[in-house]
Amino acid sequence: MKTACLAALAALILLSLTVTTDAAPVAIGDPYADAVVSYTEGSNVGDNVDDPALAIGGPDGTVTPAAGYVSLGNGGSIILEFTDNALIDGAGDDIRIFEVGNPDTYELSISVDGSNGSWIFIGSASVTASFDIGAATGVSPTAQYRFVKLDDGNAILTPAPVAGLDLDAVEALNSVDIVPEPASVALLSLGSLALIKRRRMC
Ligand SMILES: [Ca+2]
Ligand SMILES: [Ca+2]
Ligand SMILES: [Ca+2]
Ligand SMILES: [Ca+2]
Repeated sequence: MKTACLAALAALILLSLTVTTDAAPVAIGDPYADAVVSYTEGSNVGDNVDDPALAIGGPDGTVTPAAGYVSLGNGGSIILEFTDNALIDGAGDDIRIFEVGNPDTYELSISVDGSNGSWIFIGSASVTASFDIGAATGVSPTAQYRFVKLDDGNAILTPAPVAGLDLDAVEALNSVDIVPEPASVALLSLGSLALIKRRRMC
């Protein structure tokens, strides 16, 4: 009788493992920023270039027509988040900022969690440029950075309707995928425990 119970338990555990293995594959994260956390529109920004969502995903901006990018304006800023991947410090440059059109100076900072006091200043540049975050003070080689902030860095006011940085996309050149919590595995384990408990009666 005991042997039969053990065999039943073994079969249940094997079934759990088999179902877990057959679960749908986890989608691979794209290297681009995935969500807008905040956008502070500066001055001299036209109504056709003030949608921060246009900085999400891969580069697609064009000058004529003015499309696929968001202008920060004078004194403006934007915070973006990686949700299916995270920026890390790997070999060489780690992050690339895509700007459309004329060069505008901007300042780049990154953060692990986007909280106050967590921001690390990486550097400033103009037009499309890439940065080695490992060269900045305070960047950890093991940390995963999910948040990117860009501030208008022009010393003088730039003209309407595309003042300040004209941001098309943000790409993590060194990136890791963020794997969602395996909720299905946890549920299967709970189900197996319940069945095992019931089988104890045999
Ligand atoms: Ca992404
Ligand atoms: Ca690096
Ligand atoms: Ca501009
Ligand atoms: Ca874009």
